[in-house]
Amino acid sequence: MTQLHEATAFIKDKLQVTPKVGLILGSGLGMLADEIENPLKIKYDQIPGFPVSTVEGHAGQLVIGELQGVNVIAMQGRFHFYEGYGLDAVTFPVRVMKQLGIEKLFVTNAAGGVNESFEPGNLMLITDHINNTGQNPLMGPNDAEQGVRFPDMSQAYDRKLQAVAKAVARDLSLDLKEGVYVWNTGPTYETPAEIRMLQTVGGDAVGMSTVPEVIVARHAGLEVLGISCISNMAAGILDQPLNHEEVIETTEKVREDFLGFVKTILSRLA
Ligand code: 6GU
Repeated sequence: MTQLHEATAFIKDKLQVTPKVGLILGSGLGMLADEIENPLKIKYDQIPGFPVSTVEGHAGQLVIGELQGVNVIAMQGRFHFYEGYGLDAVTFPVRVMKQLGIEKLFVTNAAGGVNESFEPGNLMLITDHINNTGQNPLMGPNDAEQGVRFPDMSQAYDRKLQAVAKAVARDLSLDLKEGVYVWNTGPTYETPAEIRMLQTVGGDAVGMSTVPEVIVARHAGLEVLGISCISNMAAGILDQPLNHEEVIETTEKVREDFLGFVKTILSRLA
C-alpha cells in the first residue's frame, strides 16, 4: 500500500461518516477546530505517512466531526515549506482529505497586509494568488489518478463559495476585504523593497503558506475557499518592525469575527 492509502485507511477506519469539507487552520486560527461537535482527534504523529509539525502555536492534529450541520475534517496546524518539509509533505494532508471524501477545502492563514487600505484585524477573501517562490508541489511525474498534468488555475478560488462568503459578510456586517494572496517561502518577512514590488505586481496580502495546498486541491478537483486574517501590515508600510507575537495577538483579536464568519458560511452549505 502507498503512504497515501495507508494514511487514508488508518483514518477511515475510525470514521462513521464521510467528511464533506476540509478546513486548514492557519497560525492562531486553530480555535475553530475547538468548536467541532463530537470531535475525533488524531495527532499527526499517529498517522502513518504524516509529517510532524514543529512550530509552536500549531497543535498538530486532525479534528473530525460536525460543525454547523456539516461533516468536517480540520487540520489544527499545517506544515510549512520553511520548516524544511518538501512540498509533498506540505500537501500530503490535502491528498488524504480528498481520499477521505471531502469535496470542498477551506484554507485559512495569517497574512501581512500589502494593500495599504487594509488594517490589521481585517479578514480578506482570497480571490486569486501569486506563487512568488518558483516552487510547485506538482513538479515531478504526474499521477493521472490524482489529476491532470497541466491543471487550470484560472478559477483556483471557487466563485460560488466566494459569493456565499460575501453574502455572509454582508449579513454579519463584516468589513470583508478581498484580494490576491502572494506566497513567499519565508521564514524571513519581506524587505520594504520586496513589498513595494508585490504592490506593483498586484498583491494584496503576503504569507508563507496556502498556495501549495490550493494547487494540490485544484489538481484533485476540490472547490477551494481561501480566507486570510490580516495580522499585521507588511514591511515598510508602517514604520515598525514585524514579529510573530503581533501576528498571534491579532488573530486572537479577530477570533469572534473569524469564527462567526466561517461557521455561518458552513451553515449555508448544510
Ligand atoms: Cl508581512 N509576510 C509573510 N511572508 N508572512 C506573513 C506576514 C508577512 N505576516 C504574517 N505572515
